[in-house]
Amino acid sequence: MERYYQPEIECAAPEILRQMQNEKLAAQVRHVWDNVPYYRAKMEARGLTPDDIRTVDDLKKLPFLTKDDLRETYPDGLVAVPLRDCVRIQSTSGTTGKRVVGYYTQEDVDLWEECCARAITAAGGTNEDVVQVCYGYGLFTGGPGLHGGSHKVGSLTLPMSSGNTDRQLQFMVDLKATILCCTPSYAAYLAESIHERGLRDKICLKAGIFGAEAWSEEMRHDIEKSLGIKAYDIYGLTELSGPGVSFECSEQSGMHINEDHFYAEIIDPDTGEVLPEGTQGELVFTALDRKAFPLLRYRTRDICVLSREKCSCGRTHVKMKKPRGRSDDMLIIRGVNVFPSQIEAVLIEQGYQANYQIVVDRVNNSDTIDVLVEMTPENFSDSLAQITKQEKDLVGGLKSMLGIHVNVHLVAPKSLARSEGKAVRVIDKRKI
Ligand code: DLL
Repeated sequence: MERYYQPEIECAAPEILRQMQNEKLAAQVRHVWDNVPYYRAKMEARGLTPDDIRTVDDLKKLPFLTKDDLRETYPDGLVAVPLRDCVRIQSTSGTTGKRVVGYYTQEDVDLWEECCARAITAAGGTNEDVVQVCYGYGLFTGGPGLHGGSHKVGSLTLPMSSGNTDRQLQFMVDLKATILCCTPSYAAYLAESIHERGLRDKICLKAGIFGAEAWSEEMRHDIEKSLGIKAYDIYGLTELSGPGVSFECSEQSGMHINEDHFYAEIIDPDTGEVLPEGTQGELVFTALDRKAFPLLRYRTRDICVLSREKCSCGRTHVKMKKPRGRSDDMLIIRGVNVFPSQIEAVLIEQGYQANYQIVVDRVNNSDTIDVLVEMTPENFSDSLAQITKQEKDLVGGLKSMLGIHVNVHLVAPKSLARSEGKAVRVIDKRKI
């Protein structure tokens, strides 16, 4: 059996899993109470002590942690062990100028890498595989996480980091990489480059593990078709270690959350009320056994749905559907909620690729939304009549998906910048 398929945990009966979670939670709350004065004060303000939290059903009594709390306690106000016991930090890209710094003990690193090893194993990875890691290395968790997971599985690991597409392709061919790990937008770019260079018959890839950004089901099919692989989704965030909080199995219909380490709730983002399973809302996580940075009820801002439907792979851990994006990625256009991933789905359905740019503005007090869409070599046309027809079809598709009018502009193939990491799809001029 594969080394990082752990059926006694991943396929545990619900009551056994629940008991494990209850025990870990009680110990974790005590650990935080004893070592994180900031959170202890929040509990005291509600008249709570660790004795009030005995099972996961008691979790709803606890206060949330938000990104604002992380900023307020930056850099190490939520660290629960002496710094001499920490061996690593990782950090978010901080594109908004507000970095999140996460701390790890050696056990935290092991736990994280184990989660990534489970993800690689679920995607069919073994010690026979060559895993090409083209997530960024450094402060970003993508490279180090999948790298550590690949080592644990015993795969031959290619620590490529992101960028330098020529070198990526050369190693992919020469070293016979079988599993590709990168953002879906970079996977799409690599696929495009492979076709342009006529390398399709020279690659040995069988699977891809793609995450770190929202991507549509349509984009998955597109990548799978052009690379001849199975494309698996992987989710995670720096605040909770990085990739591997959840991952897809052979069923490819949602990501199993590593529930022995992370307890998930879905809440109403406006009221904070816990919502029943199957309802869309904001994902909240409690880290059950991380030691250095043990976040309780952390609000991710990611919008998704949880499901406990039986999975054909045998794993019993709850699944999260593909997140539609962060609540902060959600655009409100003339009062209507729009996720970039919905726009992407329509484009791909109509034969385009995920090369697009969304520009939002406000003109005469009314919101406008324009989408620049690259034509593909297959549907490229320089006939004005043909372009107008294609644009009209897209406007119609977007109207029925979103319920609002979107201006569409077809642009020449390869005229939009490609992404090597997380793609930046939206320019919101209302915020500039
Ligand atoms: O993106 C960790 C990661 C690396 C995950 C590699 C998967 C693969 P951050 O930079 O802290 O960490 O960003 C976390 O990215 O809250 C989501 O909004 C988004 N995100 C991550 N994975 C997915 C996914 C890494 N599979 C934020 N689908 C999260 C949709 C995702 N969004």
